[in-house]
Amino acid sequence: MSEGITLEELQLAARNHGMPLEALRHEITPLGLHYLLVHYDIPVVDPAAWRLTIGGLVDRPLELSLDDLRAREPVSLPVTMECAGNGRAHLEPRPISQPWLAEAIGTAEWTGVPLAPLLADAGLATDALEVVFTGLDRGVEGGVEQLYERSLSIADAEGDGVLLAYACNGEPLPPQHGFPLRLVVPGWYGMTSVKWLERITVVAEPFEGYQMITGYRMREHEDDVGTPVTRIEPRSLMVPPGIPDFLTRRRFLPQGPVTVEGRAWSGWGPIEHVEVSTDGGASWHAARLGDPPGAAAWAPWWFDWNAPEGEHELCVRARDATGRGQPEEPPWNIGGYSNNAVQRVPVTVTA
Ligand SMILES: Nc1nc2c(c(=O)[nH]1)N[C@H]1C(S)=C(S)[C@@H](COP(=O)(O)O)O[C@H]1N2
Ligand SMILES: [Mo]
Repeated sequence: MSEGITLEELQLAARNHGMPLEALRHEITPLGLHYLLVHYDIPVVDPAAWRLTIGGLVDRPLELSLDDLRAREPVSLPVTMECAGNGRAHLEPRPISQPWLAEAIGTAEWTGVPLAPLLADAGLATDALEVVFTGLDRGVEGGVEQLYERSLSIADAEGDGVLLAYACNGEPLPPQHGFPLRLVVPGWYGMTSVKWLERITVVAEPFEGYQMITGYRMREHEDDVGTPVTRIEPRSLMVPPGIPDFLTRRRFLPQGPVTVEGRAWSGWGPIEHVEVSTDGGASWHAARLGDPPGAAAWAPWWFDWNAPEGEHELCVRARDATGRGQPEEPPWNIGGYSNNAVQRVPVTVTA
């Protein structure tokens, strides 16, 4: 990794935390270990006064309290979420933003109400094109003062599993994860799942907010219009085996049999294949793959290794049912998005 992490990047990294990779042992990430990403400040919301409005190009605008939402039939869904900037700090040159390595991930069981029936209750106008989701958090980004806002096409907003979630792992949402209500869009990078949701607006034109047009686009240079960041590219991560050195976090383990374990996911389709290398990617071996806890959640895998004394580099890569895989070298883009290059874990095996 290049030198020179700035104090500004460190300031972001100290607020927004990743999931320690040993927590990959949990199928559902315990609350507090799930990664966290907050662009601006965490709002404090009075749940009694809070309302969700659904308006714009609808026949019957709705205003819903938390109790109104809880009165509807709830759905619970395990969803693996990943920040689009995961892997950013491995890119050269390093795009300046939250300097994620590989741990901007987590799988929570989200409970809430499906969005499609709510949109049906409101009644979409015939010229409805997109649905805009507006959070309560305000900030300045790229010189533009804004509320955090993202949009989805009508088809994506009505998609399977798209939830307005008021609970996470059976608890009310914690403040940092969007209390009292957040959008959860399975399979899409995390920026789509707007937290502290306050307003849903149906519009007839493509929404051109900052987080759609400037942020979250794959762009090669500042004048490049680029393409939108959408679904999660395949990734597999291992629990780093053995024990860590405190400062460098280099791994040490005794020689002999060890089962390397981890999880793999993709927002494009089921994981079909996970491969492990113990020689830095020179040769690859199939791992055993287990069932994910749900269609939008990671699948467990295991690889039995008879670790010989010496220095080794463990690597893992996944491929999904659409044929998407993981590159050895990350392709660069100015926002530092979607770097799903293979994980590399150097280990020292002792006699
Ligand atoms: N209102 C609002 N929603 C937001 C964000 C935000 O800053 N404000 N961050 C987004 C980003 S970039 C990610 S990766 C996910 C992170 O969700 P988590 O912190 O619950 O893991 O929330 C998304 N939703
Ligand atoms: Mo993110």
